[in-house]
Amino acid sequence: MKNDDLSRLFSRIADALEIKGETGFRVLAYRRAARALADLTEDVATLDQTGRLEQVPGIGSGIAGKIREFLATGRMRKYEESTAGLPPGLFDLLDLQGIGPKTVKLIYEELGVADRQMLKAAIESGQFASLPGMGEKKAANLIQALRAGQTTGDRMHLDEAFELAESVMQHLKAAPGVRQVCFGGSLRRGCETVGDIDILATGTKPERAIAHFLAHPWIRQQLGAGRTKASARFEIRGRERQVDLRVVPDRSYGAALQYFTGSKDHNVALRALARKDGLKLSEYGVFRSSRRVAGRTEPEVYEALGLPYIEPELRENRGELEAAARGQLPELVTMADIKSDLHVHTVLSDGAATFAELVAAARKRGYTHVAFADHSVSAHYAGGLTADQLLRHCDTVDEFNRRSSRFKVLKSCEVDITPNGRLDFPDQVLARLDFVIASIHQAFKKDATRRTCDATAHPLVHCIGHPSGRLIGQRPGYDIDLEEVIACAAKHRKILEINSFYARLDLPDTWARKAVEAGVKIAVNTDAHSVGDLDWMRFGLLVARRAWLEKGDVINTMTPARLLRYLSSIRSQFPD
Ligand code: DGT
Ligand code: CA
Ligand code: CA
Ligand code: ZN
Repeated sequence: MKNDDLSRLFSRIADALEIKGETGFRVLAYRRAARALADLTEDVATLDQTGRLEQVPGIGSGIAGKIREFLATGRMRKYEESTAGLPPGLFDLLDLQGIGPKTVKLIYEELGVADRQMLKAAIESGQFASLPGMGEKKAANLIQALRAGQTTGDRMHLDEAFELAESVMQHLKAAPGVRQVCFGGSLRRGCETVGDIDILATGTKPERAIAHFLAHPWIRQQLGAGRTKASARFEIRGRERQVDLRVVPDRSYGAALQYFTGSKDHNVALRALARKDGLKLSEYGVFRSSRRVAGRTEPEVYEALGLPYIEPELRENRGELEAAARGQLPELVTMADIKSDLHVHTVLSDGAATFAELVAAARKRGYTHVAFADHSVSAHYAGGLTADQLLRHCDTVDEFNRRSSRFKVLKSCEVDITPNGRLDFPDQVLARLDFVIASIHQAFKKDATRRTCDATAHPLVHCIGHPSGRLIGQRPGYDIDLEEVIACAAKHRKILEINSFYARLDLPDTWARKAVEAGVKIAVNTDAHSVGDLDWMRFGLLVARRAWLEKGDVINTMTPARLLRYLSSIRSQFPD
C-alpha cells in the first residue's frame, strides 16, 4: 500500500510551504490530506480504481490528482517543487519536540542552520537565544530534545520493527524448502525499542532460503552472506535498518531460537545453570557430553535444564530464573484476556473515527466494551470538549447502552491536569462519568509530581494517563517522581495507565512492575485516535508482560459489569 508514503509526501509539502513562509488554507489542505491518508484502512490505489478516492474527507480533486500522479509514476511534481532548495536536515529538525516550521524558517534564514548538528552549535554559541522570540528557556528545552533524540535515534519503535519483521517473514515463508520462520532478539522480548531484527528459519535448502531473503524488495545493502546466515540493510520509512537471518535444521530450532532471543544476560545465567547440572547449552542444543538431550523446541530446552518454559518477555535476568526454579513464574496476561480498550479518542475531540466506527472496530476485536475518553476543554489544540459537549456525549452513550445489551460504552474523559494542579472540569461534570482519566498535557516542568499526586487524591478520578509523559526518542517526559506517584496511587486505590502508543509505552515496564508490587492496578490502553490505532494494544501488552503482569493486575480483563462495580468502589471510599 502506498498510503503511508503518500501521507508523508503531503506532510512534507505542508512543512516545506510553511518553512518557505506560506500559511493558510493551502498548508491546511495538505495536512488534512496527510492525516486522511494515514487513517485510511483501505488501499488508496483500490479506492482510486473503484472511483471512491474523492469521497474520502480531506481528499479533493487537486489532492486526488497528485495521488494519481504518484500512483502512476512514483513521483509528485508538487513535492519536488516545494522541497526544492531545502536541505533534507531541515525536515529532520521538525521532528524535535518544541520546534515548528516558523522556528526552522527563522534559524535557517538568519543563521543558516540546516540540521541538528548546526542547531546544537548555534545554541551553544548563544546565537540561537539572541534571535527574536527565542531566548534561553527555549534554547535549554531544545538542547534537551536534541539529547533525547540522540539516545534512541537509531533504534526502531515497535510498530516499525514489527512491520519490517513481518514483511521479511512473510517473504521468507514463500522460499523453497522453508518450514518454520520466527523472529527473535529484542523484538521477541518486546523491548521498547529495537536495534536490529533477528529472524530464524528452518528448512531443507538453507542456500535457497538465503538467496530468497536477499531478493526482498526493500534490500539496499548486503552486509554479509554465508551458507546458513546473512545480514542486510533494508529500506523502511525512508531509513535503512538491519535484518539478520539464520537458517538452522529443525532439530536445533528451539535451541537457536532460545539463543537468538536473548537477552544476553538471561542466556549467560542459563548457561551457568546448565553447567551446574553437567550439561552444555548452545545455539545447537542441550548436550550431556556429546549426546543431544534437547533442542527441537524451546520448552524442551528449558525442560532439559529442569525449568518450566520462560516467556520471552521475562528473559532479562531480572529474577525470572530464580522464580522459574521455585515454580513461581507469573501467569502473564494475554491478548485473549483483554476485553476492552479504555482510552479511545473520537471525532468529538482530535480523533479521526466516529463513535459508531470505533464501536464496530472494538466488537470486531472481540472486546465487550470501550471507553471513549476525549480531551477536556483546555486542550484546545486537541479539540477539547466543553462541559456541555461532554454531557451531551454522555446522553448519547446512555441511549446507546439502553439499546445495546452485548456491547457497552463507558462514559469517560481524558481530563487535563491544569498547570496549577486542578482538573479541567467541575466535579458535577466528572461525577456523571464512569471512568475518569487525568493526564498532564501542558506545563511539563511545573510541579508534575505534586499535580499528579493531587489528581490521584481527587475523589472522582480513577486513573492517571501516560504518567511519565515521555516520548521515546523525542522527549524525556515530565519532571516527575514516579516512586511517589505510585505510592499515592496505592494509597488512594487509583489505577495507572500503560499507554500503548509505540512512542509512549508509558508507564515503562520497570515502573509498571513496581506499581503492581505496590498493589496498584493497571489499565492497558491504546489512546487510539483512529480505528487502526486500536492495534497498538499489542505493544502495551508487551510492556505489561515485561512487567510480569497477570490477568488480575489489568482492569481491561474485567467484564463490563465487574469493571463498573470496581470503578464505583474506588469512588465510594470517599464519602460525599
Ligand atoms: P537489539 O538488536 O540491540 O535491540 O538487541 P538484541 O537483544 O536483539 O541483540 P542482538 O540483535 O545483538 O542479538 C540477538 C540475540 O542474540 C541476543 O539477544 C542474544 C544473542 N546474542 C548475541 N550476541 C551474543 C553473545 O555474544 N553472547 C550471548 N550469550 N548471546 C548473544
Ligand atoms: Ca536484534
Ligand atoms: Ca542482530
Ligand atoms: Zn493524553
